[in-house]
Amino acid sequence: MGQNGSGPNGTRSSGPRCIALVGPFQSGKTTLLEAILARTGAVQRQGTVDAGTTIGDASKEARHHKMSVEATFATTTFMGDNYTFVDCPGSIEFIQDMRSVLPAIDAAVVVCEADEKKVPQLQLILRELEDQNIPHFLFLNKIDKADKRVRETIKLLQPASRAPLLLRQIPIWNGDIISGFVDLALERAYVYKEHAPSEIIELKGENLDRKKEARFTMLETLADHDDQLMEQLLEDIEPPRDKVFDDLSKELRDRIVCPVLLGVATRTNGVLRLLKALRHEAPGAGETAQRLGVKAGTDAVALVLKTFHTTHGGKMSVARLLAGQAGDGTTLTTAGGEAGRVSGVFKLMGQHFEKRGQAASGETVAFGKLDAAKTGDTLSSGKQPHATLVEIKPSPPVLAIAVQAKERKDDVKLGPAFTKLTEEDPSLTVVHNAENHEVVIWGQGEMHLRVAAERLAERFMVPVTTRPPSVGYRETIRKPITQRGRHKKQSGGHGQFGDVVLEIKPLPRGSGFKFEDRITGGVVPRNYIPAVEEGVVDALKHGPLGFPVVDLSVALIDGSYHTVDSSDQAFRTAGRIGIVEGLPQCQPVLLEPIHHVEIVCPTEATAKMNAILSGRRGQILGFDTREGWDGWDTVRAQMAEAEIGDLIIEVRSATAGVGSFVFKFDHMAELTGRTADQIIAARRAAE
Ligand SMILES: Nc1nc2c(ncn2[C@@H]2O[C@H](COP(=O)(O)OP(=O)(O)O)[C@@H](O)[C@H]2O)c(=O)[nH]1
Ligand SMILES: [Mg+2]
Repeated sequence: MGQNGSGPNGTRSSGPRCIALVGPFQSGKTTLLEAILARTGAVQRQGTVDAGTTIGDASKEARHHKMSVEATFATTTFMGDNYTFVDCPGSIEFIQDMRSVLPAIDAAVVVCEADEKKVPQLQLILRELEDQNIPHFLFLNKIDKADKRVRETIKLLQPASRAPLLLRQIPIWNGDIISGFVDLALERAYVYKEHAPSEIIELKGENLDRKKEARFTMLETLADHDDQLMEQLLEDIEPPRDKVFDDLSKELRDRIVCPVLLGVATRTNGVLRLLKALRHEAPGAGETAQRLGVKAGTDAVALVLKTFHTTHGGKMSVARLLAGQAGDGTTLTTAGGEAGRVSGVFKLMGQHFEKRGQAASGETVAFGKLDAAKTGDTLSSGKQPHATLVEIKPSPPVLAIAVQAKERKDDVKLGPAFTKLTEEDPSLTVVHNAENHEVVIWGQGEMHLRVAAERLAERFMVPVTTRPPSVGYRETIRKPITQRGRHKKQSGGHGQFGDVVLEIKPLPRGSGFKFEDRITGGVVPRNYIPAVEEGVVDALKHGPLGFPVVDLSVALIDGSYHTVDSSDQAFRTAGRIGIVEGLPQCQPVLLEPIHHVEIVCPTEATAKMNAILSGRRGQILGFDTREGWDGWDTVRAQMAEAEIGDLIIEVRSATAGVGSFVFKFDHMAELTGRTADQIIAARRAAE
């Protein structure tokens, strides 16, 4: 076997690998990482998720929530090769961390279990891999708890994958439990040993028959894309073992099939076979660099998978080197031309960093102190920056919280903390709302935002309080009137005098505000008119119901002045008074923002979505099958902003965590009755 690069069939790729562990929430990714580290000798004892002793969930937030909330990296050695494994969080709320990692990996291991409820989540994750052309294996975990035949499980999972699932191993049953497996490519039977490599046993009897049948099914699937193999099968010729392995590897790399391996992560069962499959069949860094379009040469080219700010060590950028070498002192430039010098190269082991020497092509390491590097950036050491290798688009946000520093003195620290927060996680956005002096963080769900707030406190030292953001209510008028605004003050010497007559009229929805000057004969001198308008505009910021007033016109039609006592200030006040006194007589009415919402969900949840939308004053416009997504629907509706506020929480809980939506402002609509009264009363109480 050749040892170099990504040669033709039969040539094993060598050199450092980067492999992501992905899959639905709770399927065993963190446990599998721990098993891999134990099996390859990187840790002495296999930790457990339940005891909080794993490398993958070592961060404070992960231990606190007993789930992975960000990608964790660990580097180990297997049979002389360097492997970095990335434990990616499974929840849709933290999918951005996985998305940023995927482009740079050689292959993914999709950890899953025989659970019907998790099929939509599996589909969601497979779709990310399929869209980014990443070769992937399925690791069917928790088979110690299996209660159905593996073939039934494959049938259950198949709809989640566009590529055919290719069963590579079948279990050996011992009564009701699985005691080992048959590898269909090797044609060998193994019995599982707890925390030790499986032992080869003789393949005979019923197991031999089942192997023959399952192997034939596997070969048939492979033969769909290999005419020679098809001929051999038709002529009953046993294909050579090497040929089968070549095909397995080729069809994995071409993403024609998705091979399925079995195991029990908690007991380290099936882990060695998984590692061997990765070693022999997964592509190497050379092919990955090609897939990404890295310019070959001597310059270092690296992709930033994640950046984070450590409390003491400053900024760290986890990056995969796709070409060249980089060490302490290497200058790396982003595609945008911002340069930085590497200060320290670190080997990754969960929350632990170990200083190491220069990184070679293919390795995944953390670079210290690259202040300009952001998650997703392409870095290079050449004179000319390398073109951006990938653009990673975050999902549109679905939930927001308004935040405030707990202590006033921390206000100045908030800005820089937000910058770091959104740099580390581009699926968070911060919006400053000038109208109501609110700072709002938008994110992917409840837990995502909770973790963001924790990070502000713990990583960036700004404890914050959070509350729901305010809704963009407005008010308008229904009835036109003409109103006088008169300001007269005689206080000792110099007095104040301004007098205006305003014609206030409703305008159609969406018109905003118009001011008209209809003064004739100079009853209000020209130079005071802008001041009148200013006074009017100022008063409209806060209407009789407590909200900004829109969709009306105000015309200045009459008035009077005083040669000594009139001033800009006096006319500004007169304009104000005209509005403040006039609007309550114009039948003010509340306006609320209505958005166009599109929910995507698995079809079985569509009826529930309709119920949720109706329960939230939504107007359902219709639903369709979701384009390109088998078994999913898109439900369209118009919905009040107030009701969208925490909509995602209900959508997620009705869809086993996979439903989502996008929304866009559509129009403002009048709101009357009890709901409106409550909103107005709440506003008064808050003032
Ligand atoms: N019975 C059984 N439980 C497992 C196995 N792998 C993981 N678990 C348990 O499943 C739960 C979720 O595992 P975890 O590794 O945190 O899943 P993750 O969310 O995918 O990282 C934990 O309680 C594990 O102990 C397995 O192979 N068999
Ligand atoms: Mg985990």
